[in-house]
Amino acid sequence: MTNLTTKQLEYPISQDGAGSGDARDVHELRKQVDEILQKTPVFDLHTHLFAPEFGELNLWGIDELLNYHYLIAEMFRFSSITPSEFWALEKTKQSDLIWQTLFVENTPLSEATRGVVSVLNTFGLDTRAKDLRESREFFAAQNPADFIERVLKIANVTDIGMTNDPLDEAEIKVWKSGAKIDSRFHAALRLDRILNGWTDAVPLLQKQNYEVSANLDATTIGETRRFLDDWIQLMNPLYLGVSLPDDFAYPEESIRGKLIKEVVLPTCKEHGISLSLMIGVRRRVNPALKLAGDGLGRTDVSVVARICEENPDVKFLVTFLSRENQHELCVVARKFANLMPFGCWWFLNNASIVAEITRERFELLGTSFIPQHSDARIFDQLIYKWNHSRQLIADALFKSYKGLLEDGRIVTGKEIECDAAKLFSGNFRSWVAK
Ligand code: RAT
Ligand code: ZN
Repeated sequence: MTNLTTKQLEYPISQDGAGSGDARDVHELRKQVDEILQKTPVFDLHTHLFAPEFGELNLWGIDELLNYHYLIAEMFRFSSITPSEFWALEKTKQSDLIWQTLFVENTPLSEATRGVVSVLNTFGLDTRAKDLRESREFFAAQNPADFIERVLKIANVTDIGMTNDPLDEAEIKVWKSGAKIDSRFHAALRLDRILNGWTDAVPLLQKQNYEVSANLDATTIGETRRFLDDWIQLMNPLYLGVSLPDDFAYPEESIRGKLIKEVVLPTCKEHGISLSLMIGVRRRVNPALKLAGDGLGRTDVSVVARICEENPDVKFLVTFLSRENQHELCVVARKFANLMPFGCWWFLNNASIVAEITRERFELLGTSFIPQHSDARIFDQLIYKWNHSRQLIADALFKSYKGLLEDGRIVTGKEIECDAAKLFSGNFRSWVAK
């Protein structure tokens, strides 16, 4: 095979449709891809952020940034503090300890620690500070509304998908208050407590006046559907979503299986709303670590093929937590047009793995997928999560375009803009028709 050099890749003669502004060699192409991906706005389809109307549920600032469960897990690897001692501390003492352990006593190499460094650096704060005094002063001086605008602008994010639990007291209050939610924040109706903890969910549905019982009789099925209909009307969610364990099966002889079949899928069908399946989490592998104690497992991906095949009228957004499941997900997506792979979720959101998954997806699916969501829990995280993701997606896209150039086709600036728009927002918007 010929090994093409940069020189050989130049195309002096005009190709059909290519104009004067279009990259004709790899250097120009690289520059153009980077520039276009930087300026393309993002629709972040899955976060744990809240609109300003949700008050204290909306988290930001250095103490929240440091108390991120990704960092708490890492802190326990270095510190001798026990989980019960840690949880007994006040939040500021917890963040002092995390800072001291991960940023002062050790080099912050992990993705989550680099994220904090990146946020501090963006705001001109000392990334090698010995304590948190300066950054606490900085965040305390911010006006929350202005801060949100600033972060959205820096991250170039226009729309945010929240994670909304219709059984959460604090959220219910806001939804039922009739408050007008900032239109850049979109609801996503989360079903975890219903599908993964039905017995505990029953009294909470009853409290909202739905006539349900632990055994799934016909009345309960009907009432749970009514519950979802009502919440869909109130929230107008982008999609219904659930996180699922690695041993999730479909069909499944279980409460969850029956609820999915008789409540969730018919609801999705009736409302024309997608179902987001986030598969592969093993909750509380180390319960003492609470939210930081979740792990993952590999799933049998044929579960997704089955659910897509049996429900051609329902659209599925799917992400797997295990790296080993990524290639199989791409192959299933090639078979089912009602399946949209999305994101490099949680433990996958690290440079080496995002690079690999994104390349694999371009190679198997072209641009017909959604490369990333941030999963941000703290507002400021949008800055580093999207900065890192943009660079990695640009790298992968560039490599695909370079291959195309080598095969004899120039990619026009317009095409790059169009692809970037699809990847960062268009594919999702058309999937959920927003
Ligand atoms: O990434 C995370 O922060 C996890 O804790 C989970 O919230 C996960 O993203 C989920 O939505 O279940
Ligand atoms: Zn999440």
